[in-house]
This record gives sequence, structure tokens and C-alpha cells, in this order.
Amino acid sequence: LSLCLVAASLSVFGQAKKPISQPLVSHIYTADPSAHVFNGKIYIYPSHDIESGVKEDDEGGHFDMKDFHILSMDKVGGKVTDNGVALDIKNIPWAGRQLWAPDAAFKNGTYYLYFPVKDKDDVFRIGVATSKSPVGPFKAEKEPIKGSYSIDPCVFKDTDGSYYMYFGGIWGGQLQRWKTGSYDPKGKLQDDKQPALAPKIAKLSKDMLSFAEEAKDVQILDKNGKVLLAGDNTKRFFEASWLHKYKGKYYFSYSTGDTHFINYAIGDNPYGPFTYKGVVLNPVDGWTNHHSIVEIKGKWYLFYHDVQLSGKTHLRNVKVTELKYNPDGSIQTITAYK
Ligand code: FUB
Repeated sequence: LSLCLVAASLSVFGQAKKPISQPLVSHIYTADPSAHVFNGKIYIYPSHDIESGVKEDDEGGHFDMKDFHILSMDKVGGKVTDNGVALDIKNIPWAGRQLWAPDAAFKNGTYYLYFPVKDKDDVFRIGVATSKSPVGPFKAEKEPIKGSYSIDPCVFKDTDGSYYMYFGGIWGGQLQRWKTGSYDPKGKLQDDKQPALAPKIAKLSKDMLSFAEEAKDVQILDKNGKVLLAGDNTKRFFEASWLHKYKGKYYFSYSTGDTHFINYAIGDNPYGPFTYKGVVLNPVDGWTNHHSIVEIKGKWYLFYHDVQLSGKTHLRNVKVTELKYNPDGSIQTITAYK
């Protein structure tokens, strides 16, 4: 996440465009929707955007969120319920600032909420909190997940019952500071001709509270089997990992950040490598683009956000629209405006 905000906004704002879908709620600002179906009901785990008064900076300091609200609905198009505060930053013992994009998982009667937040040294880590209810309140563990860093956790349950976390985000998400395996505050982005920084994957332990292995790179390859380069910024990974499975294939989707696309790549197992296939969602109004893809009653949906309600990049609103596949398994690109 970063700033090229003005340029990006000018290219997407100000055009007479009709959104293909409306905000799911309008009484609060919400973003980064991670949607799941638990016990037949739809739950959306979004960021809760607020105007905290922090000035815009190049590292996304103005995304200064302080709690999570979980949204639920019985069906797409049905009434959306805001279930109130599910976790407050005050109740995360190790947290400093900026509660960013969460995800959730369910196992053996417990719901797990995974979230990135900067620790008291201003280093992004990923934490976990538990609840017996999908909407919380959640109780945070005392420490971040050991071996976790950067932002945007996505937890995927495979059909064999294994759970994997995908995570990472460059620039304001700090992934470039972990190139050596330990934190380097001076860590730089790759040069254009170098391989792009890879998102990370780690299998979760049986208790869902820790990594069962050291995080590994998720390779995204071009059609010739070559790793995407850092300069290929309409294709390479920036942030917002999501993983879903369709007809036995693993679809890894992500935001390209400064070029504002949601792209996808397909692989044969959770670790990849994944081969780049194309665009899921064209740029939306606002700098960030962040999504989830989920099957609900035999149809597939894209949950995403834009800034329709506020016109401000850090005050977003979540939306949903149907996602369709072609017979060869490719995804039909969505443009959020007609
Ligand atoms: O919501 C804060 C950050 O903005 C997320 O972590 C990124 O994915 C971007 O959407």
C-alpha cells in the first residue's frame, strides 16, 4: 500500500461511471472483505475504516483502524447485520497501531480471527484471536504468531482438512524488510529486473494458533515458467492474498497495489508454483483493491471494496458481485462500473 494516490484517483475518479453493486453497509466504513460461509450463513470479516485524523503518508499511516466489526447475512442480497465490535485494538496486548485486513477460520467448535497489526516497535505482525461465535467477541492471544510478519493473512482450509496461511504485502506492508529472514528496517524493494517479492505461505499447526513450519515463498510464474519480475507491476504480487479451490485447482489471487488490479494465478497444490492467468477485478475507485472469492449455494461471488460512499481512499465500503468462470476454468474479468 502506498501513495501514487493522486494519480490513481484522477484516473478512476471523476468519470461518469455507474457501480455494478452497492455498499453492503453504509453506517460504518468497511474494507478488505474476507467472506466465509459458516453453518450455512455468510460472514464477512472486513477492516473497519475510520477517520482518525492521521495525515496521509507513503506507508499508509492514515489507515489507522482500531477495531473489527463482523458483518453477516443469510443470503447474498439479504439483510446485512453489523454484529458490533468483535475485537478492539485495546484488547490485543502486543498491539501498537493500524489494525489491517483480517481473515477467519473455523475448526472443531472454535472460530479463529487472524489479523495484522503493528507491534509496539511499529513492525507489522500477524495475530490470532478466538471465539466460540463467528461474530465474536474474540479474545486475542498474548503474543503475535511466532514467525509471522507483514500483513494481509488469508487462511485457506484444504479439502483434506489442512489449513494454510498466505500473507505478505510490500511497501507499507513491510515485506521488503524481511528479505534476509529477519527484520531490517532499511530493507528495500527489489529492482525492476529482479524477481518480485513473493507472498508467503505457512501450514498452520493443529491448534490453529501457530505455524507448523517456517513460512515459504509462493512463486508466481509467467506462462513460460519464469518468475514474475518486480518491474512487471501490472502482474506481480503487492498485497491482499486470497486462495480458493475450483474444480481441483488452486487459485491464488492478489492485489497489484500501485497498478490496482486483482489478479489470479493457478496451481496444482497449496504451495504452488502458481501460473499467472489474468485479471479478476479491474481497478476500483480508491487506491487499494482487496477482495475475497467464495462459493455460496453453487454460485461464486467476489467480495471487494471501493470508496463510493466517501470518495476518500482510506474510507472504503465493501460490496459483492457474482463471479463467473469460463469452461476452461479461467475467470471472467469483472469491471465494477458500467
Ligand atoms: O486496509 C489496510 C490495507 O489496505 C490492507 O491491509 C491492504 O490490503 C489494503 O487494502
